[in-house]
Amino acid sequence: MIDAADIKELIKAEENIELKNIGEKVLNNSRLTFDDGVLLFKESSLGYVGALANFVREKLHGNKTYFNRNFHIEPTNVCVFSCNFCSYSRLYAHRDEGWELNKEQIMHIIQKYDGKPVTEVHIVGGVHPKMNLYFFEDLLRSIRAYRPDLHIKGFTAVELDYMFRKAKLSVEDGMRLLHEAGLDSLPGGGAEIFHPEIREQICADKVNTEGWLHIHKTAHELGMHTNATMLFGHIERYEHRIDHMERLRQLQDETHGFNTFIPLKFRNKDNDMSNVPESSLIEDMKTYAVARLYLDNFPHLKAYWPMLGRQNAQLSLSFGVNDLDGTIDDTTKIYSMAGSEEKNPALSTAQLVSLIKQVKREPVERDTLYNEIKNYATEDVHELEINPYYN
Ligand code: V47
Ligand code: SF4
Repeated sequence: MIDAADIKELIKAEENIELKNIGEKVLNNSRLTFDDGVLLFKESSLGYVGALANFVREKLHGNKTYFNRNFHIEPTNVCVFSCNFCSYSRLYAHRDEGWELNKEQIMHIIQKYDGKPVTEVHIVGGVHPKMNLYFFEDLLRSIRAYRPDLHIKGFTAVELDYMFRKAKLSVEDGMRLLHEAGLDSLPGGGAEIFHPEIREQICADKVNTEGWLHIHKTAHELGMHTNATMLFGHIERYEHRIDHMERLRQLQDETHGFNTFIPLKFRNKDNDMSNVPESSLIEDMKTYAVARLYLDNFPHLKAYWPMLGRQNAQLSLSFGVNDLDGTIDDTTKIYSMAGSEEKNPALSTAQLVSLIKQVKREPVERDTLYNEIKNYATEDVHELEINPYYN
């Protein structure tokens, strides 16, 4: 574990005076400015920013690394929008190439988990014009009635914005309706990059930045928790990443409703941005580290392992990350279609625990709201299914 004395030594050895000042701020718990964030990206070594982020991570969570037992359901991959980075959706005009699940099919997936100790279902998909607000209201009521203990995290702000507009309801009324029907919290998708200079180039036609933030603010005001993502490593500049985090930091100061920030590395396979190279591992780790330092009011930082790959997710636990999402036993196609590291995005609990233990962190199973379910620190995990030398 890294302590204040280590950080003082680190700052002493740093030659760049501005980076030294940033180090002092981190040590003294002072907020970083926009320029500090950009400077860290541009001037800091990975070692320096990484050690600062690790210091903050360990101050907040010690060695604890959270995961949950969840499963994903994607009602459809048909989408009326056409984000350039998306490898997953099929335009409505080509809907015969996509899939659409009806209520019975979705309930059948829920039933597959009867008796299994999952705590969360994550429902997210494309924006299908025929799957409207009332379809989802009914679905939520059915899931809630069938399995009241299951936390329902569902629908990105993109899906919600479309559903509410189509139903001619305000965000407040629409959100209340879904919340009362059983929706517990919102995932962080659809945020991409908030700055209009980039948003207009990569996802011009879906909910805009103000709309995304308003939907999350409304959820927070109803007492729901939400996550926030950032799609990084494509055509954006460092200023855009910090601008993105700044907007989230400001909303979080107001509502304290965000649980987790999830940087998502852009993958370039089979989409309209395939000519854009992917970011390096060093860039990825730097992004986690800067996020940990800049978002001082976000309790958690998540590496979504199916996207990053298992080894890199393990590495991220030394760069500010304290959450590895879940076991994700699913039928998900979104990431494998974009060229992610993991062709089969499912890990058993024993595998996830082993991954975390291999890098000397403490695996803790949590529920969606970060209540601890089980600490595996002293648990003997016999089923060490991951060979540390092979991934
Ligand atoms: O918003 C789409 C991303 C997101 C690509 O809240 C891509 O716990 C990289 O938000 N390369 C949806 N990323 C997924 C999401 C999510 C995932 C896991 C957990 C949570 C949570 C939320 O997927 C989209 C978009 O940013 N995405 N295409 C791509 N080619
Ligand atoms: Fe549709 Fe989401 Fe893909 Fe955009 S990222 S095209 S909103 S499924």
